[in-house]
Amino acid sequence: MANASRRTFLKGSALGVGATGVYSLLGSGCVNGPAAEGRRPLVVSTWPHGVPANEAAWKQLETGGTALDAAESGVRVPEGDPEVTSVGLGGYPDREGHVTLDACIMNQHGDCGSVAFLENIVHPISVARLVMETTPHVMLVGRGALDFALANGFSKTKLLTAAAEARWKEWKKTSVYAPMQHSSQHDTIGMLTLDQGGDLSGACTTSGLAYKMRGRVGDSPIIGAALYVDNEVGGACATGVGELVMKTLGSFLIVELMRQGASPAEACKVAGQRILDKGFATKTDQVGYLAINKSGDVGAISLRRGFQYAVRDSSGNTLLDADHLT
Ligand code: SD4
Repeated sequence: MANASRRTFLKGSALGVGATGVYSLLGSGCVNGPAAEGRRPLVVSTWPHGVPANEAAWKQLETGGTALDAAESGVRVPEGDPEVTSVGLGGYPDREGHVTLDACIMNQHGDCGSVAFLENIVHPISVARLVMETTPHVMLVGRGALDFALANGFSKTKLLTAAAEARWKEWKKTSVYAPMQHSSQHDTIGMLTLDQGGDLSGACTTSGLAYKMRGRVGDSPIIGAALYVDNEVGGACATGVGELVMKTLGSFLIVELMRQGASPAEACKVAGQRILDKGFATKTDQVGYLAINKSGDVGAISLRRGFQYAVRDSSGNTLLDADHLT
């Protein structure tokens, strides 16, 4: 069914997911990102560190590489950058001073792999890919994930940089338990890729909330929460307070709304509004959603001002401000 007729169907039918609620939001004129039929290849990702990550992904895509390879190589850039304090090497630690990483990846076949509470490995996304491709499982965590990585040739690296350690020691002076989102400029990277052949993939990787409880795992390795891709429809990813994304399974929700005819922007808005309507967010909690569909339309939303996302296509690599709900 073409997008337009799907939308007509959505408006006129009693869909089980609450067509009225969807309809009222579809009618609110939310548009974020140009509609461009058949825009591909395409890569989008969260936050300013998405710009160099997009560039690495683009190198793959413009030469005919797969969406999966592009997503993995893209997010490896902030993972390996010690200046990025929310992903991989240089990430801020938990309240006990340990850097623990969460990541997941999903390909065009709906296969997925994930690692959580992983320590001392610079590129958790590549471990997640290996879980997807070489095990019968989706998710490995903690010591088991580390052992799996080491058995597959990854080496141990100290992830806590001197700068991150200094910040943590500063925090410890007051050490009130309030896990922090990082500054609005530095956060989890979620990336969605559409290759020349029209296949979609996605990746998400993070060191999680700074000074979190030891053992805390966020949304980033949870398929359907911080990342979901359906090759018939589109993909979505999330950043921000993971608990809110997990409670609403935001990325899966966005993809399912797109399946019913919503544009990426419309679907992101519904998912963000769901968090607010449920009363899950405090006045300062931030969540950002980013989505693309099969045609290369892009949408994004955040609960509050400040979320930025990077879009790379044949016209260039652009950092955009997302619309916000409050
Ligand atoms: C988490 N969503 O662990 C991630 C981290 C993040 O703002 O995006 N922080 O909850």
